[in-house]
Amino acid sequence: MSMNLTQKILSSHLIEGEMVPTKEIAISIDQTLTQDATGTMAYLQFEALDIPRVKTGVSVSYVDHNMLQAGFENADDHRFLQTFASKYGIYFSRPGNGICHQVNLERFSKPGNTLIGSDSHTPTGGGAGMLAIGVGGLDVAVVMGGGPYYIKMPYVVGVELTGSLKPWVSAKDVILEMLRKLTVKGGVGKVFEYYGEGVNTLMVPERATITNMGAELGATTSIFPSDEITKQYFKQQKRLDDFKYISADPDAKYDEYITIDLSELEPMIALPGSPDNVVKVSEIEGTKVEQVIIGSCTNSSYKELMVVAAAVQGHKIDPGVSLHITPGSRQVLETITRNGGLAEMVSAGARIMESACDGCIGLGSSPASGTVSIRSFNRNWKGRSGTADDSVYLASPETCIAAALTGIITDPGKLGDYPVIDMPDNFVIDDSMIIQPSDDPDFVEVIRGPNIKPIPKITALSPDLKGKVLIKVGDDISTDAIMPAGPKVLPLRSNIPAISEFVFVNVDPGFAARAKENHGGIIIGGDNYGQGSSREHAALAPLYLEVKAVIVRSFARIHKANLVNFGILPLEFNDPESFGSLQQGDVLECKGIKELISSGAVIIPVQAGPVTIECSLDISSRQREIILAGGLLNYTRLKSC
Ligand code: MIC
Ligand code: SF4
Repeated sequence: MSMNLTQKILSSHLIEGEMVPTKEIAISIDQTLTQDATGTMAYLQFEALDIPRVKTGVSVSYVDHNMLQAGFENADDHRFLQTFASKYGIYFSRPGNGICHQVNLERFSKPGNTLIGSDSHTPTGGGAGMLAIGVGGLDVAVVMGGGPYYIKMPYVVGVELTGSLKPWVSAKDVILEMLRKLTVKGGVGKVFEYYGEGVNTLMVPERATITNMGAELGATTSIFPSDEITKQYFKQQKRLDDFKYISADPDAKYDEYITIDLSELEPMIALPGSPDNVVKVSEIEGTKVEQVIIGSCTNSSYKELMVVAAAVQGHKIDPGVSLHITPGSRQVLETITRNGGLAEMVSAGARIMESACDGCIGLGSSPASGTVSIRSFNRNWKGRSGTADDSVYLASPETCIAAALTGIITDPGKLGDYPVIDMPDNFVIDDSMIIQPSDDPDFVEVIRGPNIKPIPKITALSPDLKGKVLIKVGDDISTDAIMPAGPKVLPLRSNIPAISEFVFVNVDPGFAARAKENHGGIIIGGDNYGQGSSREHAALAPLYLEVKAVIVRSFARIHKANLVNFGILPLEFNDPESFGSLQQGDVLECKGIKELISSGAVIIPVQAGPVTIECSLDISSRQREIILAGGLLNYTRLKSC
């Protein structure tokens, strides 16, 4: 039977289940990755499983998010992660080595392999033909312990690329066009698989820009075939041994089809507020800009930064603009340092930041109040930058640099001839900042500073559900809104009691106090609740505040899985109109809910005073057992007894 690429990889890793869309399947995982902001919790959870060494082929722990060392917390976390990796058999990519997705693509990607990572942009690996999925940290912990990864079989959308990009139009414009067409909900339950002659015109890092930002579509993942161009990339990375060709069968079928003619695309830009607020750059030319940032796991590869270097050569940036550049990895930074690209940027007036997430997660580089910032990033929800009333636009490095040079939003085509960038025969390859695990784990002591607090215990589900509506929120609530990042909150990622004080702080500062006063309760939300990041703290911290259920119109994939993993009930209104009938403060009740869940009931009647609201519990039978056990950790322990 002919198969598309997604089906090929899934079937070669299938452990359990039928590959029928929406049915749960279990697959084996070849590689895992974590970053520091999710990693501390993932490793504490792995430790709770009491397994001496990871059982995965390759597991890598990166430090790239919490880089600001304004107190002992982040440095303590880095040391914990380094010693933990050494003891338990995990590679450790040191702070300064680069952003997890960029470094993983360069040094660990393997076409045809499966990868899960505790970061929503893990699909970056799809640029090199991997099936790479973003998940919660606990899922990574269980897989490192030897378990399979469970997921709903996705629908596979074939995205045919035809033609080739015009000068000054780049991969970011392709994914912005996808977001314009499909919106941030358009990819839920789907994999986007790219094929067609246009694929041959994109290099691996360009493909990775597209798969990276497929996360903003809500997709399970996105993938490109591994072909001659991929081979060239592995040659440059001196990793030809890891390369193999893999692509869809010529007569492969897809569940849905989309075609994008690359030759017709123009520079695109996402307006403030949401990555799917996309228009053509030409439509908003002339808007005054005060900050430009080029970097993040979406757009900070060698070619992109060399285009920027060529564009600024012999010029100075506009005096009203602050230009920040964060090279994606030390490899990119060192290569552009040695070939002079970096000198051009410095000479033009750029501020060179560390190879890390930096402003993307609001850890520095916040713009001034009320100003416009254009970033080559992937997310622009209100407040994520750290400045409440800024206006963050998302665009390609080309559009960003045009704004930095002119001080206004400008179509980059106006900058003149598009620079031709020759790829170096070999990148600077130096893995000295990737530390191998110890051969003698018994002699490695895991060092914990005072910021590392034990993970909270979760009790099994109570027979009845009863609680007040603690908050009612609307559509597209991101995990950034539930559990914000930024310099104040991020250092508390390994300290659940402390971080729980910040749940919904930017939406309703009284939330945590109210939750405590009421001994927990219920959250009500609209469509696509929990979109965005994989941070399980958006489930774990509400759980600490005794939130028992979240009732919404629909969920984003990773967040729903995280709620189940921590024993919080993810319920969806059967009739979306029911959302309108509930208010903050209402008392909701479902007597005998435990019984209903064990009996496999899909419809859960929730009583709001005299009114019965029908909700559905759309989870697998395995997930029911997880909820009943009080979360995945308890369930996994019970199973292994
Ligand atoms: C993000 O881009 O929001 C993050 C920060 O990388 C998150 C992970 C986290 O919150 O630690 C993600 O995308 O999963
Ligand atoms: Fe880091 Fe931003 Fe990428 Fe998240 S999206 S991994 S914060 S660079």
